[in-house]
Amino acid sequence: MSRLIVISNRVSAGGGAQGGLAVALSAALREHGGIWFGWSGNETSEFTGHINFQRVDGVTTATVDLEEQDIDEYYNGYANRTLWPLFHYRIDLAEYERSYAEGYQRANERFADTVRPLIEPDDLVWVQDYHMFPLGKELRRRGITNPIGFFLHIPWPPRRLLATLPEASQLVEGLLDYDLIGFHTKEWLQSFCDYAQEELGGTVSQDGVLTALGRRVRLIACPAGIDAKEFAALAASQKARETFERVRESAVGRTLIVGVDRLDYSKGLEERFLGYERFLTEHPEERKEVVLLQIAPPSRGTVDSYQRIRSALEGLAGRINGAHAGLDWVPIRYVNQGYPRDMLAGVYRASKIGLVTPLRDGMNLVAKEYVAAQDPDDPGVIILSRFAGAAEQMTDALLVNPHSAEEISDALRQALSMPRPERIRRWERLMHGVEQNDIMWWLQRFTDALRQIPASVD
Ligand code: GDG
Repeated sequence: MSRLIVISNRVSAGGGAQGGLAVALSAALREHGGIWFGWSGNETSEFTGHINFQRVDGVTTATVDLEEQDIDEYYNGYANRTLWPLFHYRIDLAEYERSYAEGYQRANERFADTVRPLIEPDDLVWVQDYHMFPLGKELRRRGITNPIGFFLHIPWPPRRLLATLPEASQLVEGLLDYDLIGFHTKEWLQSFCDYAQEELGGTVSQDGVLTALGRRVRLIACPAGIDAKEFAALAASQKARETFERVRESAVGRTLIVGVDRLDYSKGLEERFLGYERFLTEHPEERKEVVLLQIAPPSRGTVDSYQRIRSALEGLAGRINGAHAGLDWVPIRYVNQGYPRDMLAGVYRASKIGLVTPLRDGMNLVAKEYVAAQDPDDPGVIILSRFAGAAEQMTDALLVNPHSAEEISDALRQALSMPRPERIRRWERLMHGVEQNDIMWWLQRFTDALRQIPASVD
């Protein structure tokens, strides 16, 4: 069986802090053998391409340090200041700087130079996410003929938005050197096809093979999931139960509404707070019956747009609490801190409503974790943004437009009064989907498609 070479910006094999994706990729690497390659997260004064190999829980990791200029231009620059906002439809926040584009290209060439000697003839190569768009092309330039797949974890933006990026066409052209490209949803895949057809003159066959500029690439929608069983077990663990009790007690008989998100402008936190405020104003009788617990660990704090969203949210939470709080009640408990996964599972289970309202999200795994953590006999209700990739599968959630405070308010009202049989009915269907299309399914589907490449595409 072929070894797997996973390449991603950061490598996170082993350790209790691993998220579901990292757990799945580690499991695949343990099973197939291979290497997980990426940036170490560390800075060096001069790039040498020295690889630090480690063996963590049966997985071989290989990492390199980057120079300060690469970190500024590639990671903080092009990845986080240019591509992330643009791909989340926020061209108002996207910064277009040639130095970022150059740094991004340079870092990818350095990754390619470094990982190239590690790749053996029968290996499958799997590149992850928007930090690495040009890597496939750079590996081809260095003579790699192995099957190379790419998975995009974030949305693919509409063609007219993408066209605002000065290097848009090169970026997409670079992707044509992959054999397989995976997206979370059909919508992102369609949007990619739209660009390739309209701007590059490509054609897409019935079975999802794009032909453009003399190259062929297979496209699949392959939604990522979570390890549903593991997460449900986590929710029943001792630590989760303790957290459940603690959180329930602190809510003193009120209904807890929970949000868990990296502090990121794509997650719609301001709009969520405004929707909740709308609910408090429209339903004064419910006011003291609810508490919103928003967990938002800070993220990418060196990027100004993240500093701005952080202070905007502090201001907003303060204003809403100031306007509505009483002697024994504050409407929003806003926590800028991360918690271990087992505690998180307990918080999800203690909350009768999960509020997941990103403005755009490639998938959104929190929605799936919330479902997996529920008590089957008395499950909570999930309110989910129509603009999260997860909405394509999770149609039994209460789907809302996250830009509309009124829709959020209405959905909160509906969730609070939803009879138990309906909660159970919706939850059972949601849980079925979360279990069926779990993270191992995602992994299998993508790697199977990659394995079939030489037969189907050449
Ligand atoms: C990208 C895409 C796509 C959050 N707070 C804590 C914590 N988390 C964990 C959650 C969840 C993960 O982080 C977040 O995953 P999401 O999918 O919700 O969002 P992104 O981080 O933006 O991920 C996204 C994903 O990639 C996978 O392809 O779904 O669309 O943007 O697992 O639980 N974990 C812990 N403490 C916290 O406080 N331990």
